[in-house]
Amino acid sequence: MKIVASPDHRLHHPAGELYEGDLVPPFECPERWDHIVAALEGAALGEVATPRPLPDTLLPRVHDERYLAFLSTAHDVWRAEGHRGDMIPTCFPARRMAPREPLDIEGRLGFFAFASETSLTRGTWAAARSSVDVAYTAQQLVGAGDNSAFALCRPPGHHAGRDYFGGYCFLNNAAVVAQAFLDDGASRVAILDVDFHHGNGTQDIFDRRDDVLFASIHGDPRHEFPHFSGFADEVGTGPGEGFTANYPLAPDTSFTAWMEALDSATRRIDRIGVDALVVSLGVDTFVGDPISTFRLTTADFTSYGHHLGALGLPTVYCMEGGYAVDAIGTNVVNVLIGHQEAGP
Ligand code: SP5
Ligand code: ZN
Repeated sequence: MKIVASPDHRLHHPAGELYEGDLVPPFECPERWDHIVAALEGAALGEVATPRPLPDTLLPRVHDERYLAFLSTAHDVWRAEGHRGDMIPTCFPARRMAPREPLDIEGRLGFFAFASETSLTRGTWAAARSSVDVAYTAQQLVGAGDNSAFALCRPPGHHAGRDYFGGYCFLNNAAVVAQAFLDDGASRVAILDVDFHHGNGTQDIFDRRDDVLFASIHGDPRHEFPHFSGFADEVGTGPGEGFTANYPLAPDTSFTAWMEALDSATRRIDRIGVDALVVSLGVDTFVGDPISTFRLTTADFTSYGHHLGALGLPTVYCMEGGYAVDAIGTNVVNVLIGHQEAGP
């Protein structure tokens, strides 16, 4: 399995995260990457390749141009106005307010955000760009004939919608990978999101489309972030109807119940028939995760890796969440080893 990673992820390291009334050290921290790299080195899965930049035309196929213009310049504007620290969104358009991009930078920040736990920092754009380059390079390797690749994306991507950031995500890495497969000739691609949280951003991007099947297994939004997306009756819109599948699961879900949802999701992928698989790989389903409630053990990650590898599809794994930092490396590597053992 090919592995792609970039040290430029370090450029995104917010000073704090708004959490339960305090600014705490961010759960989504640079050390996550270090632990995953260390575990990958120990496992000898494959060489670690450095990314090459994605073509300029690709990002605007997934994200809104105005959003990209904002994201790429926001902290420059912030600094030009004399601010030095991170940007934390605090004011959002709610029901019956005008969804119009303001001129003021704080207004623009809230306009393009959906959650205030995510700070935008001086290095965020460069890090998010490197993350999406990592994902794109993994896709190119698989497109060129490798069976599977792991994109060690940081920051993660699956909460980033067509024109909004939040949930620690800015650019939707998995969506870019799916779009790149289609642009390279695939007829249909599946994105399977196994992060503990619903991939609301990915769903948003492909909601009306029938060329990308989006399936997500996650904590029931009645209890969990992102709170307003990921219900079972969200099945896609218009031509996309039937190409979104959500499997919301109760707090404290065990591996047995989780695996039943995975089996339904992968049977659906089989039925529809796809040329490639993108896995939004969050390991915050781990029993020891500090912000999540599922009960998967380290060994369970190997089991479901087997299940995914046995699908026999060209596969790109994109790193998403996982906040039990000491276990994150082993859990990720176990999925990849499981895949490799069962795969072609
Ligand atoms: C990529 C990813 O995993 N993003 C997750 C972002 C979650 N941020 C909000 C965390 C708030 C946790 N609150 C726990 C509520 C339990 N009921
Ligand atoms: Zn998550």
